[in-house]
Amino acid sequence: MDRNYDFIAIEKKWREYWDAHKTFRVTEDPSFPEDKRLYVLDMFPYPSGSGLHVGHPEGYTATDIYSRFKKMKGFNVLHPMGFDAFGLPAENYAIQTGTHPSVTTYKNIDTFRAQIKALGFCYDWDREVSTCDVDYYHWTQWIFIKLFNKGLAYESEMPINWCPKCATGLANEEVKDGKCDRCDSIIERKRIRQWVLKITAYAERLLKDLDLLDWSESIKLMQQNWIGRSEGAEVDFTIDGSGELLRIYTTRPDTLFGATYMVLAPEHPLVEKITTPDRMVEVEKYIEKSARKSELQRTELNKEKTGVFTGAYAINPVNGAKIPVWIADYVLWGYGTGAIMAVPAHDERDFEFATRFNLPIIQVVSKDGSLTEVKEAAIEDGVAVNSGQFNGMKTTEFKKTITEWLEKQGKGKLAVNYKLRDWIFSRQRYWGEPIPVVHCDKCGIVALDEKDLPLALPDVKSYKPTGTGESPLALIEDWVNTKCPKCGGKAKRETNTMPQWAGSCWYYIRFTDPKNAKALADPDIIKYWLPVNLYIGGAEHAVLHLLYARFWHKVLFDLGVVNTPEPFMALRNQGMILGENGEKMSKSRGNVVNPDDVIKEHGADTLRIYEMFMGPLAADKPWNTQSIIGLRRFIEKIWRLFDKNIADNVPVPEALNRLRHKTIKFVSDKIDGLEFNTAISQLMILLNALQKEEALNKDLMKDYVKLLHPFAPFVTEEMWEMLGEKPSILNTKWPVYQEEMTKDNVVQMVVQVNGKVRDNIEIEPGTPVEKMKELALQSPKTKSWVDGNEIVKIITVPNKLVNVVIKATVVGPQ
Ligand code: ANZ
Ligand code: ZN
Repeated sequence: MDRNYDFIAIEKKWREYWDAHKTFRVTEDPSFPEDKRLYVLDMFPYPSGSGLHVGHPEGYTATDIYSRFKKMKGFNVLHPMGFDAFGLPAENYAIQTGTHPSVTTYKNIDTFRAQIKALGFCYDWDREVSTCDVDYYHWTQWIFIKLFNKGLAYESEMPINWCPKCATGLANEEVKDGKCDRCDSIIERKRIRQWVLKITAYAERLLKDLDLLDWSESIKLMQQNWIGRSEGAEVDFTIDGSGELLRIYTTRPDTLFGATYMVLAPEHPLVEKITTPDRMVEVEKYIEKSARKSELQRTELNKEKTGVFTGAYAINPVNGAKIPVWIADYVLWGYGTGAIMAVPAHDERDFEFATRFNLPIIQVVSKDGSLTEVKEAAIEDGVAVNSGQFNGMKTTEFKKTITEWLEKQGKGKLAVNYKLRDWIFSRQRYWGEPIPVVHCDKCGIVALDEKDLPLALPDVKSYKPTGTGESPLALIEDWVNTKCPKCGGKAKRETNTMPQWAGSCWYYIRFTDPKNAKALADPDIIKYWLPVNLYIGGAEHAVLHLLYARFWHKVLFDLGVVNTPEPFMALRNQGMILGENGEKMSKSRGNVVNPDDVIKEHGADTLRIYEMFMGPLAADKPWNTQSIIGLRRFIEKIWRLFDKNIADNVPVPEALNRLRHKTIKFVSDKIDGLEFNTAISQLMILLNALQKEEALNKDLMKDYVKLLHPFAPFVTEEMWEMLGEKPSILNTKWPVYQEEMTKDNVVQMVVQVNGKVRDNIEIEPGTPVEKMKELALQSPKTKSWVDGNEIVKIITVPNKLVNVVIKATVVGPQ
């Protein structure tokens, strides 16, 4: 045969074949037992205007290899793809050009779909969803109503993170180092009306159930820290004179005797009540100043602490000490009780503050019970000092004892706190799901009836955000003005929309039953597929999507909609693909590699294999144009094998057969463990052996092509046909290996000289006796005993032993 590897023609042919024959369709076939059903999920892309980048195919190829392998191993595999299609870029583009965001979005989706199809992933395209489809967000709105009815969605006027450039409020998770995660603008605080989801009601379960998950430890740890559970006590101090209660939260109730002043967050309602008239002007000035600061600015450790004295004093419940009450913005309203007792000897921030304002510092914990000069906050555990009847008690024990004591006195109790805040869920923008509630003068906030869903996004003339905290929807009067579903009276629609995270919170559920018009998915079908067995995507979603989706899933679990407590059982993160010099790929650097170009030049099979061969999936890896060519050659060498005579009756030499079985085992294990680079190396080793043969056994070639198939689906379909077989190779059975054939084929031969063991040599079983003798005599260790002496005879036991009998005149080793 003399054909070149025409990947353009081959890939087009099989793309069309798979489409026409719906090769990748999956159904809820009941004949697959539960343990033979798999759900393998990718993080679906946001269809940006710049198209697919080479990072997308990295994770997508990984799940594709895994899915194809499992299909060939007899699993029913759900492997879907869709689009996370609401979002700001389409809307910003609309502001510049007037083009409706849906026009831009669907155009981008078409491009993405074509690019993804060019890579040959075995997605069931009949299940494609886009979160901006009204048939899809119908059910996003339905879930919102469920959240609302359960009291998990509420309206709140509060100071939130505001991005001046994006002109919208943001969730805490969307703020990185005080900047907008999307556009890097410095975040401001703004008090506006918001929809908030009560994710905090699920804090404990979100934390505990991490134990159920096979996720990378780093992502689990990030979620754990973000949820930020701490255990301590709430303690009630009394304001001297007025008798008002001042409740604080502390993780160190064992330091109560060291409290030398109190601090309230400036927003604390008690401030107004306790501030003495002479301090009022200064206190008010301070409150105004701190209201403009972001949480980050307030809590930064290395910032100089600020604060003012209220003029009031509080009484410490453990010793009756009268200590001054201050306000300072390093204490946050919204965490704990918004008030603290300050223990400068053992808390760094308090130490800084006390030093700056000359407040007393009292040591109450000591390493060994002795008193020392306090030069910095000693935060370590130890034993109590300066603590009355509790002196000498160890920190852990003291915490417990004092909490019990407080409880008995009615002055405190055990308390748990979480750093996790409720999720700011509304955006003051157009291109998102409308929030399905109305505001009625009589009834207040009323959710739409489920039967009135979907509430479609209306057309607007201008997409420009008003900037006043209202979305462009507020300007469409005939949409805004509506009737109250409860009383029929006049009402106004909610004009905020949902954040981009909403649609991706439940898309994996919709994939199970994407066309269902009566429910978000049929309960039996959900049960057939969920939970997701393997989820692959970037690590950047650690405390965003991956936390939000778990929250919604748990709510749906409580509603009986889904039947598992967690959505994604195993999660693996792909590393970043970097530029040639190890730098980040970015438009501004001009080092972005377009997968279309690589496919045009080398074919999709080469791109797939290249990206999997770059290194371990989880590692960050620099792009290297030279190495791509190497992988192209790899495929071409396999292609050239077909120039040889391939027939059923070609015998397979023993060693080659062993390598074949070893390779089947190795590649299977490595795909299971997502170690694709080593699997490919092994396929290269077997290829080398195949190249050395004059003629090739057909069964062996079939096995080879099957092993290669998950990595290079196009060319292997072609080769499968060249072997005289019918498509699709995906519907064939994965090769099986014989365990004993995977073991190295050697036995130990003992070499003796006059009955004494002098060497051990590995030989192939069945090595002829003459060859055994030769090997024994060549061995340097034997030689040193034998040389210079007369060999009397050589005794052999086949496969086991050679004993050289000498008449010794020279006593070795020489
Ligand atoms: C006294 C104390 C002594 C504290 C000591 C620490 C060390 P977690 O939950 O681990 O972050 N705190 C409480 N509420 C606060 C608020 N709203 N804003 C700022 N700080 C607040 O830490 C809880 C500790 O942070 C609490 O324990 C309190 O200071 C402070 F040697 O109370 B501690
Ligand atoms: Zn922004």
